[in-house]
Amino acid sequence: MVRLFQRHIKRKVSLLDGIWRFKTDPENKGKDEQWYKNFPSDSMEIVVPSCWNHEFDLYDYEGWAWYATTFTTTERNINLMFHGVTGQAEIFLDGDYIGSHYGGFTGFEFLIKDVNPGKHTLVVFVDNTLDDMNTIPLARVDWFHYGGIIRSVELMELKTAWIKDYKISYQLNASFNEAALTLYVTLEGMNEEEISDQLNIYIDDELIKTVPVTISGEVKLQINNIVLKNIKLWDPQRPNLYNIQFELHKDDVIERIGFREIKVENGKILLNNKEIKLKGVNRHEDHPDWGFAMPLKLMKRDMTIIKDLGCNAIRGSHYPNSEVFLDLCDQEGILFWEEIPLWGYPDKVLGNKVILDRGLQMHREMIKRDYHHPSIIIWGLHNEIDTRVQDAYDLTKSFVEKIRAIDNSRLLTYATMFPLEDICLSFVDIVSINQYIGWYGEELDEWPEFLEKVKEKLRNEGLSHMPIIMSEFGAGAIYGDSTFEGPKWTENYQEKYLDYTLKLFKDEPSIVGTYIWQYCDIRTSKEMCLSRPRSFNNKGLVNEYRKPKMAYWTVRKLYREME
Ligand code: GCB
Repeated sequence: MVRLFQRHIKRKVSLLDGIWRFKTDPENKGKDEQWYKNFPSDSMEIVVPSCWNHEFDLYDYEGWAWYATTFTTTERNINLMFHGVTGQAEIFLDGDYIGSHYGGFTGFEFLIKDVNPGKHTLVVFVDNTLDDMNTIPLARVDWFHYGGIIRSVELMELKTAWIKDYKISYQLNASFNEAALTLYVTLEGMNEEEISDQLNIYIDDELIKTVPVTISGEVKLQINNIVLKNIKLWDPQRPNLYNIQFELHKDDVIERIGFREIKVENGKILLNNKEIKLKGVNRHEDHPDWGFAMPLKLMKRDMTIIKDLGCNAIRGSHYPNSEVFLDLCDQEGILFWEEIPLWGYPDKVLGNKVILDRGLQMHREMIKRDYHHPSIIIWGLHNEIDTRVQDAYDLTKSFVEKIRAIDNSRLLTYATMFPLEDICLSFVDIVSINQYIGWYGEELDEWPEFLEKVKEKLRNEGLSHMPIIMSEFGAGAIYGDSTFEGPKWTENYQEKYLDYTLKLFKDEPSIVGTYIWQYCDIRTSKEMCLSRPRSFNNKGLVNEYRKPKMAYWTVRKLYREME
């Protein structure tokens, strides 16, 4: 299941998910031996999508690996869409290289024209190696380096022309009951000859516009002046959604949107002009048995638990989540912060042009993929990079300029771990702070003094109008360890920690949101496991199997009491 609503009625789409052939390539000889033409016969079976780490003996395999499957087509033009392949992917069709992609958490696609109808062989080369200079993320991260084809693969069989791309943007009127739509649509013909066609646009099955088109090569259309009256807004209480369908004679695509406005004014976050406080958790898309490739049932379960906690917000730490989960957020009225896995970059790496380029590409792909989700209100630029240095300033500036040029309708922020020395804050809309006072190092009662220092710094720099989000704070607790003394690592200490911090933040007017670190316990990387009991980051409110710890009930009470 790729999405929670039907994306195509006319276009022929099939999932290539299932059991594929698989072989690791620790010596990197597959290219020399042309495995993309002759897939090794001693390969094993693997399920796509999944992480290879859940196969026997591959728990900590990191490196090169090959996948193969076959499929049959009846049309001459196909589009192959990969929704998530960790790290570097190279794709071969019938023995020929068709393209590559970098970045594990956003999809990519290849249009292949004039293939012979019949049986085809698809081979995917995957490299999930991380290093300490050129990759996003770097090797040293606080989550597990799962590898593989982690999300679905789709085959689209296309007729003479297709709807290649689209963007739906809108402007609400002052009373928020009308939306003026601007639609950007790219059509593409498959052959040389001109095609006369007609683009129909439906909103919730009602035809609202028809545009005659002559398609030859690529045609870009901009359609203005569609005004929808009496719209129902999207918000957490009433997450109203609309289906928009673009249709040609032999192709179509459906998108789902919601109407809402998000902005920052006078130190507050306003959703549809009403102040909103974010009651959130950080959530990794992880489970010991599934890794990044979580099934829908488990995502739905996470959503049920997070809503039971009283949350209205999730930060998708630290990478673009699966599209299905974002669909769930749209449906459930959860406000989402999405970010790319640019995590913990030290000074020496921040000036690296490769990181800038890869970071920009990841932002572009994330925003393109997820632009239409009403649940997404914040784009996160990076997490805990060294924002005290000039290279971080330059990187942040470039990100902000480029992102605002593609999407000026959402709030921008990043999670800082150096709030008192940070030099990049003025670029963004919200100051988001990761801070673990009372867990790493200092005592719990040093929090008030810290908050005063943050406010003083913002005042001194003329930034006191900026709202503050506590984007991470939390304490580790080993599930089941509850004692009378309540030292660190017990459930008691975590409960005390979150009770103290949440009450403190609730009474601080400049804090507009809290994202507890974290929703569930997660596996950490081998680079960090020595500082993490069980090789897990144990700061979850529920453990890795989603069993609640003591703090769960305390947070649930506090979050539910807050308006
Ligand atoms: C952080 C990171 C997060 C870690 C967390 C921790 O600041 O952003 O990914 O897992 O701290 O537990 O230390």
